[in-house]
Amino acid sequence: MQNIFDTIKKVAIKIDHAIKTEDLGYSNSENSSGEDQLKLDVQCDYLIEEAFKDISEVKALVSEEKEGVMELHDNGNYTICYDPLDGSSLVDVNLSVGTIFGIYEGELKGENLVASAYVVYGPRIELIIATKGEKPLLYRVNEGVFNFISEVTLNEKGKLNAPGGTQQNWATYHKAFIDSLFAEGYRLRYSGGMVPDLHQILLKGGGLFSYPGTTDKPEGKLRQLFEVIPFAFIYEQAGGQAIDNNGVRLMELVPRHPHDTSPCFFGSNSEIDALKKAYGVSQ
Ligand code: P6P
Repeated sequence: MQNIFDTIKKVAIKIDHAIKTEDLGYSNSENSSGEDQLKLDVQCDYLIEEAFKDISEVKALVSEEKEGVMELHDNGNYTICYDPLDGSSLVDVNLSVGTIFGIYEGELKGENLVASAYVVYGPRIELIIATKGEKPLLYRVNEGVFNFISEVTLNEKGKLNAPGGTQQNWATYHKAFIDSLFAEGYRLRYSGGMVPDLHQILLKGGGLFSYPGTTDKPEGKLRQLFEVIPFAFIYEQAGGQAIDNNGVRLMELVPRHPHDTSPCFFGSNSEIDALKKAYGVSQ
């Protein structure tokens, strides 16, 4: 799998360059979730496809920007599900964005995720890699090279609250819970970019990121294969929890369709346990 991680590092440098130089206009196409595609979305998807197409361990690719599965090597072990540029609409206001990779072995479902990684393109390029049984590892680019920085661990309880979704469409019990965290002194940290928002909570010791089911999006907005499961793995490996609105681990998700979404909550143990109580799903 080291070959895959090395490829992620190489393509991350190319994507960062594309972000800084490519046209930010819209293409005349939509992705599989019906969202308008930026030319940059299409360009980053192409860069990742090109990077992995000759890696023999990779059986197939599944992209958030495309329908269906791209078969690569019959004898490959891994299917890589990826979001090429999550939060890409934030680039034109100069906010951080990211790329998310889920590495699956066998059927595309949570329990078959064997590793995940994400790249944050911000003031610096940073990478988190998580593998089974290990703490997530943080790397940072210096002069074009990814250097190992540290392992990443979530505190039992944090200070940051990243509440996603349109507030007027939240359930009353969800709004009451989010408000209770602010009443306790939690700081609002939400940019609208899942990758930097979750990265900040991971690196600043913990808290809660929530994207609930809402009246306009009962199944949430974030995609299971490319976004939710890869981050759930990272948060659990960092000592936290990642659950859905029924209190079920997101790592137990079995998507029916590659672009299925799920309500999702990622955070330190204290905040997730409190959310389970607020949702009446404490085990
Ligand atoms: P909202 C970006 O479009 C994204 O997919 C995630 O990166 C982010 O967490 C979420 O949508 C933001 O959605 O509804 O809060 O604007």
